[in-house]
Amino acid sequence: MESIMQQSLVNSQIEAIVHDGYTIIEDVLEPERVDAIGKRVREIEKETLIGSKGETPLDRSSLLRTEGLLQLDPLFREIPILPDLLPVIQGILGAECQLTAFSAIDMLPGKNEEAIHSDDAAVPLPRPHQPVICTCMIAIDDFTAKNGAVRLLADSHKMVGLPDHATDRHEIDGMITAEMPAGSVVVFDGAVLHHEADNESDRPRLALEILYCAPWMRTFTNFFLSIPEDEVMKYQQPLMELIGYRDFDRIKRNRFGDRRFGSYRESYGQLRRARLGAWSEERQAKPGLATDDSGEGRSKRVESN
Ligand SMILES: O=C(O)CCC(=O)C(=O)O
Ligand SMILES: [Fe+2]
Repeated sequence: MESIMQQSLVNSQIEAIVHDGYTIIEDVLEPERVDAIGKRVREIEKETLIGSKGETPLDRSSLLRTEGLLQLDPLFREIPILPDLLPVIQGILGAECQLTAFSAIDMLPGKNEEAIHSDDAAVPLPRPHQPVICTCMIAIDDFTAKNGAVRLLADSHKMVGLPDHATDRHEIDGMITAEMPAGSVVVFDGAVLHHEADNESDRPRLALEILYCAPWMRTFTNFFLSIPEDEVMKYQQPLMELIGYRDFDRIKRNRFGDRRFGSYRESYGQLRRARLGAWSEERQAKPGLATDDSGEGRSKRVESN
């Protein structure tokens, strides 16, 4: 009974992502784990990112990004496989989706200059297209309108193109602010337009960012090379599978004793058949902030409806 209820909750979250581009799931992490993660990330930041003179040499002066989490502490290895999160992602991208990037983002007080963007912009497919990336931002500090909760343009995964980098993010109508308590996650289709917001509070805003990709894609981060195999062998099975150690084998049971699919083709085929209606509905493209397919040319702003 409980599992039927859980499945229907997962289904409604999947439908929200397909239709609106995003969903918020509360309580994926309990307060003790939120505290432990917050403390650990900030220790790592001090050890690795913040210079001896207190300076912050980073992507941008307003943001601390901690990479390599899986190797830095076993605490982080539970995050990409959270039971309230992973089934939702698998329902969007396929059961054999891959972990493609995983980092912590600490948004410091101040301005954040980042342009509006989609996280799948590096994937050379014309928009709109079926979901190929799913992004999750897990709030380790509460996400508020004041402290830089990520801002998303709902429905924008259905838009034809991307804004050019000159588009003023403050001039775009229809942005929503992903306000949520710590321990919650906002999950969005990687085609959804979004941007980091200014942190107008006096404290940093910490989040874990997880990106997953479709099973047929090359991952952005090469976990195969970056984590030694003998270390990976200590991970839980679902995490090993997420970083590419999935033992497809038709003849005998795989090393975990399971007999599932001989390759991702079967399960991805099932997902395609189940989702074909929703994906083709998305292809009834909405006008949008768009022009050319490359997303690199000059773009005109078109009102969305
Ligand atoms: O930290 C945020 O609020 C958003 C980060 C983001 O958009 C990114 O890393 O691509
Ligand atoms: Fe992003």
